[in-house]
Amino acid sequence: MIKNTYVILGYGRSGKEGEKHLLSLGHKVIIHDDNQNKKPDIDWNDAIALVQSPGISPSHPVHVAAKANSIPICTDIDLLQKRSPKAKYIGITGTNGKSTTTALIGHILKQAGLKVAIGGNIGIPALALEEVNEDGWYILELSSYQLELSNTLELDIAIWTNISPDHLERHGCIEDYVKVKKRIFDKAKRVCIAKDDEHSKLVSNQLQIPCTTIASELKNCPADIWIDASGIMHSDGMSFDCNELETLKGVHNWQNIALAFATARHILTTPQKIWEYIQTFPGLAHRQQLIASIGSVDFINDSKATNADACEKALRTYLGQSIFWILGGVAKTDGIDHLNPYFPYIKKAYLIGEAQDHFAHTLNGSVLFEKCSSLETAVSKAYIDAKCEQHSVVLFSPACASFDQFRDFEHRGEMFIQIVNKVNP
Ligand code: UMA
Repeated sequence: MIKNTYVILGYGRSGKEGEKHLLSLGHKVIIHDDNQNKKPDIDWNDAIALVQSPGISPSHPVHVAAKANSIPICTDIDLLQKRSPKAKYIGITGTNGKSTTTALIGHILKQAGLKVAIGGNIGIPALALEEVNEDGWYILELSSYQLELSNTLELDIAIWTNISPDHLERHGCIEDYVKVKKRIFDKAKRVCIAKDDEHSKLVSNQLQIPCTTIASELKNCPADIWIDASGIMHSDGMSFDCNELETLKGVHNWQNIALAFATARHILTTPQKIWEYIQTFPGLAHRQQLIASIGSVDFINDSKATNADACEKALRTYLGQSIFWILGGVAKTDGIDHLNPYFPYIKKAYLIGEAQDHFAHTLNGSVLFEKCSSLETAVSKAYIDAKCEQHSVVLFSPACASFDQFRDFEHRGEMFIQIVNKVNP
């Protein structure tokens, strides 16, 4: 009997695109989704593979059953590479900065006139990306979830941003998180890696693949491309001033800039041209995005900050303003304790979602705070307080996952924008 069925686990964005793609190839598709009343009986004898959505853990019973029946397990990323084997692929992983680096690389290559499709964890499922020909590039943001489940990933260039604890509820410990992330290198031809943190430094030292190293924070750390304390990037005997990049503000963006520059150096020939393209980058939604300036108050949407590390970058960027900080949601295991050095700079915090009691406990005695439960209440209270100051910022940088109140960080950011747009000056 010739097998013709794919089993799709998870009927979210990637699952739905997977279904469309597989049906177009003439396959039969069986869908399992725990929350959408789709729990069909599965005849594994007819199954070619299980296509698993990234957010679903390998401990899921359907995954376990597939394994027990020796059925290959893959993701939409594997299917994309099967669909478009001749294109070139860049994959970007790391804890923070993935999306900005992904978008920036895409922007540079597009400006250079190359055919480019940008997707993956950044929000566009791999199989929704249009076909690019053999001269074209797929630029894919890859989460630890996708890397854990993808089995045939083969990249022309693998990019590594940084490591700090994240998604430990799924991966168990930081060592296993790093191990899963390292799968990005399995069949990579070339690597660009930032080695600013200790985990990444170790990973970089172990690599046996041609590698361009970046250092943007550690002093005296030898690297191919490095950024000094004043924000000047040094490469090819030339220097470039990161401070002039309006849409890539903040020290945390230096790493993203250097990685994108390093990647583009492998594809394009003129460093000055690459720098010109970087200067025209329009910025990304939900990452320190200025939504409105009402009187003396700037409203910043940083909904993508799902952990304390990402949030720290935003707090650092706005230290020169009076910060009215909206945070909360589903807290990560390490909470916000290590943001402690920034607490003296925060005028007031507005707590939302499941984490509000936990964060109230952390802030107690250090930062003035108010439990607001909802985002709407938090924005309205923060604005009332912020407008009494000269130069203030209502910073929505939640340091939490979103799924207690929102579909995902994008939905959360859109809601923030809608609420801000209704604010009465
Ligand atoms: N589901 C089950 N059983 C479960 C858990 C979930 O059936 O035990 C079902 C849900 O009911 C839902 C579906 O699985 O219908 C959701 O699947 P999914 O969470 O994988 O979501 P997708 O919509 O396919 O989105 C995924 C990524 N989601 C996650 O990794 C959680 C999106 O990353 C990605 O943009 C999208 O594919 C396109 O590639 C989001 C994300 O939050 C942005 N990523 C995490 C992060 O950045 O921190 C890793």
